[in-house]
This record gives sequence, structure tokens and C-alpha cells, in this order.
Amino acid sequence: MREEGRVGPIEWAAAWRPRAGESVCGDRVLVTGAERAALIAVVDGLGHGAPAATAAARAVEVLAARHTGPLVELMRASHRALVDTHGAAISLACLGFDGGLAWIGVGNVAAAVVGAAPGGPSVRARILQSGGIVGYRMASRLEPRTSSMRPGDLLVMATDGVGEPFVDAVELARPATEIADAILAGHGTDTDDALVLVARHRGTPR
Ligand SMILES: [Mn+2]
Repeated sequence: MREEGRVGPIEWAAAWRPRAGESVCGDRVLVTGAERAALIAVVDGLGHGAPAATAAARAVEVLAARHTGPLVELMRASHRALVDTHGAAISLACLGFDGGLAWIGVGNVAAAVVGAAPGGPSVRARILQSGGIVGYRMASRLEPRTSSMRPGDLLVMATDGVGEPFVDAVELARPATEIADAILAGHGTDTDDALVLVARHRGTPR
């Protein structure tokens, strides 16, 4: 399954599939735009099947409703909303139209900025995840980190159903949809739900 869209100068695409034998996917993505930035969320509901899908859907609902809030508040609101579920791993990125990036992660959803380098695409920055499970146990102190994206850079986010190093499957010249598909096809495992999000910053015209 896949979804794609555009928010300001940000072109994005996501590809996902459930664990082998499951009909619903517990991994979800949300991309929503505000005036000067996009909020990008990747949610991995713990486990698989219906309980995972329920937790992920609840998180997406909360995040969509509050998407302009600070990232820490979004994470705490998700935590409160998921207390009676199996919980989730969530990474959130606020990607500014000017290339500024703030991101925060609780649990195991990877996020990296991938850019062109002499030897091929390489990871320029990586999210620092806090331990814990959203809805069950979260650190009392959460702090978003900041980074930046240059025009042409990709933000790649992936649940733990996608093996590293996924940068191997990135060809920067291809459309975001094809990159997301290639990462999922090349690195997705059968033993868990798997989701890949690719967002490209196309630069702001002056
Ligand atoms: Mn998972």
C-alpha cells in the first residue's frame, strides 16, 4: 500500500505492508501541513494485527487533531491516548519549508536525513530515540533535537520491520514513491509490519 503527497516544498511518499499472514497493518504514517512546516509522524503499534492497528490509529487521530502543537506535547498527548492499548513506537518530525528540522522519537522508529555525497547517498543526521513505549512508559524528560535539510535531501523514516542500512536502497534522482518502494522491497522483513516514509525537500523558490 502507498500514499503520497505534497506540502509546500516537501514531496513525500510512504509505502507499507502488514506482516505476512496479517490483513491489517499496525504501522501508520501521518503527514500534515501547517503554514510554514509539515508534521511527519510514523507510528509503529506494538505487536501486529488488530491490537497494533488500533493503537496506531488512535495515535494518528490525536496527532492529526493537534498537529500544530510542539512535538513534546504531541508525544505526551499520544501517550495519554494510548494508555489502554498495547502502546506504540512513534517518531515525529517537524520539517520547515526553510529546511529546518526538529524531531523526536520514543521507541524504535528510525529517522535519518540522507543527502548526496561523493561515494553515493549517505546519512547526514540520525534521530536520537528515547527508550520506552508510548502509552506505557515514557521518559519524564523529552527533548526534540534539531537538524536541517538542504534542497534535494531526503528525510527517511522507517519502522523496525525495515532492516538497516536502508540507505543502500536510496537513489536520490528517483521520485520519492520509487525510493520508498525500493527500500520496502529491499529491506522489509516478513516477521513484522513494515513502513517507509520518504520526504524530499525541494528547496524554496525565491
Ligand atoms: Mn514493528
